[in-house]
Amino acid sequence: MSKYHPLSEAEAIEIARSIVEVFPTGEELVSREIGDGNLNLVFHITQPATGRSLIVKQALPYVKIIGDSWPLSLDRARIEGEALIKQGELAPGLVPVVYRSDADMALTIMEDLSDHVIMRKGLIEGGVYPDFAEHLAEFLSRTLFFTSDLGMNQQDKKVQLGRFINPDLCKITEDFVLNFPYFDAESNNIEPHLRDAAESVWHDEELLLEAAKLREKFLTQAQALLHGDLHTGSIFVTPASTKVIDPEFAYYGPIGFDIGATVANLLLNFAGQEHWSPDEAGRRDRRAYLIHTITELWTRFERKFRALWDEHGVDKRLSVRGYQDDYMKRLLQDTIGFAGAKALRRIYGLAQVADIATIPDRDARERAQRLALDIARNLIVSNRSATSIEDLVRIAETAAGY
Ligand code: SR1
Repeated sequence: MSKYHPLSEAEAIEIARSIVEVFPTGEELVSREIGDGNLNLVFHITQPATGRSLIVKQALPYVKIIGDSWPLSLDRARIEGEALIKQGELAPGLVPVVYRSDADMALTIMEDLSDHVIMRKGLIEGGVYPDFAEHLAEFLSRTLFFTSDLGMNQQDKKVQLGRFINPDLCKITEDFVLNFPYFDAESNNIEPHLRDAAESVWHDEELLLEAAKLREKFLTQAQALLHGDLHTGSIFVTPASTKVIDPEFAYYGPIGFDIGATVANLLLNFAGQEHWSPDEAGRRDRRAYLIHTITELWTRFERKFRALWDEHGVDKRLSVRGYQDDYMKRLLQDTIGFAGAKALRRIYGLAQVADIATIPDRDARERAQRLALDIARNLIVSNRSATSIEDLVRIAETAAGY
């Protein structure tokens, strides 16, 4: 019989106490459940006498925001632990330290990053993260290149792929990101003032076709080991540090999905500036910063990925003239397409984002929602004709009236 059960705070404390590298002494430990995500329990364990702390994360066997009618495999905790360890090897310093994982109890015990802020919150509060694009480009280029057929032994990759079969979490994405927003699904959460905009999506043949092609890519293209849910709520930042967390959606999928996820969330914040910036000048400045971050992220990613290809490419076929350029063009197009899809689902789908959903004034919120939708639609329909990150910039700026 499985020993799994959701932990009480007292049990989380007992487990934390066994991590002697963090708590070598026996003073009192205090626990607080801080999980505000959709799927897990998260215990923040502190030792007031020493100021030491760690995080105990436990997967729940269902989707927290829906309830036990949507069961979820606990194997995702094993996947998360293994993905974090792999990412830590490939991109040192850019993920939290894992002290222990326990597949039976669906636990990952890891470094406490409370000296950082969740990037979504930081951006909403007007934070500036000058090293973020460089750090995330490093994380993405190294974790994606070295887990792909370009950067690792291709037979070993097939074996690795088997360790990251993640059907339940992929289904969440296949449904909530790439299916439900495109029809009148029960789980959509459409504010009355936005109903007409959602309906226009459901009748937009051009959009529906491109979205279906993106979904097919997500279902079939096992390019590299993805983080799988790389929105700004999965990234901790300070002005000088970036840590990517929560890779429980990790699976072998299309590289552009990970880059697109981050870009989408920067664009959702861009749209949210309808409220978060106090005046038109501030709004322009803030949006310029977000666009600069997106451009730098892509440019640095591309430069690093090409350098890894040139230096560590495992295969003679990789030097065929024009192949790298063609591959990078397709990555850009996928990034743009998935950025659109990842943004669109957050506007009237089940799980929305604070950048827009918490805007208190209805009119400002509606302006942000319509702006985000305009950007998302145009990214999706134009993804396969994009040739440069400037194409994305133009779409966002035009939608904002710049
Ligand atoms: C039921 S949708 C839950 C969402 O939360 C996670 O962070 C993923 O983004 C997922 O799509």
